[in-house]
Amino acid sequence: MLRIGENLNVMVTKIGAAMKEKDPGPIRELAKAEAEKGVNWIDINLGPARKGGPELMEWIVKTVQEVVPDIPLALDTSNIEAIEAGLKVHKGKAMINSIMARPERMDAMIPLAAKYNAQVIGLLWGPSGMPRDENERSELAVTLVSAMLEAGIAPEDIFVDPIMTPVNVQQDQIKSMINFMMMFSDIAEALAPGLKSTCGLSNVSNGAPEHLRPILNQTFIVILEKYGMYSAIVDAFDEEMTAFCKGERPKIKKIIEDVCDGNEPNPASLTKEELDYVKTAKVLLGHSLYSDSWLEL
Ligand code: THG
Repeated sequence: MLRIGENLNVMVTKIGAAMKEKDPGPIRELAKAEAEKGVNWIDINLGPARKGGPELMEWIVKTVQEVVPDIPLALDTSNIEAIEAGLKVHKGKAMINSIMARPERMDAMIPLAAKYNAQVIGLLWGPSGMPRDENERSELAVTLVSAMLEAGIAPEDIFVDPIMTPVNVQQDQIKSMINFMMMFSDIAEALAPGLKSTCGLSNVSNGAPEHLRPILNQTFIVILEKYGMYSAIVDAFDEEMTAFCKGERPKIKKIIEDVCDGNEPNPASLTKEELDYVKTAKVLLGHSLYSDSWLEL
């Protein structure tokens, strides 16, 4: 599982302040720290960046690439001018995060991806917002990917993001996303072999109690990988999650996969840690109802 580091984010107080003051120190330190954790891309998340977005993106891309020249950056903002300003100065192959499946966004941004030969995340957010189920996701994916292919973007450069929602808000959306991932390999086969996928992993645990977010994220990355997810936007500093991404925790990985396949292990045979992953997998798969105390049940 390839990783896009999520940490360089305007929402993080220290980073938001450094962006505002154009203070390169904290931004360089965080980028270097993410690089040391071996992420495959570094996401530069400016949020809406309504004022001064282009200047800010240009400055951050240069600032980060001076100290981390070998890891491509994912330019993450809804400000299209800021995306283009970043693409102009980015060395190597940049990633656009992201293009929604809405006509006005597609018309403005797909030509940019083609012009700058960038990788691009296609976000399955449509004209009427969030898709309700796997069928709506599939329709949006076909529309968005077809338009990208038509513009000359290579299938290998397109990353479809089915949109992850918090488990404590819409538990059934996770099943819809898993169902979509099962359909996605057929869609890719028919439309454009080589298509890739990604998602914002931490979204799944947004709003859950802080100390329980890691186990939700870690269990979910194993489930996503099982259903074919190619990459994910993740916390670069979650060591246990990173270990799963590198295939380093095979025993717990196998236990979670067994739960996905309906082969729940005998609880008496499990350690407390293993049992916690089983309980968490069952919540994510919708086998048990979410509550903030799911590990104590
Ligand atoms: N898909 C795509 N891009 C995305 C998302 C997605 N970009 C933004 C987001 N979703 C992914 N990035 C983050 C970044 C941070 C967090 C979640 C998702 C996060 N941060 C902690 C918090 O807010 O509590 C910690 C912040 C801190 O350290 O202070 O949860 O879905 N294509």
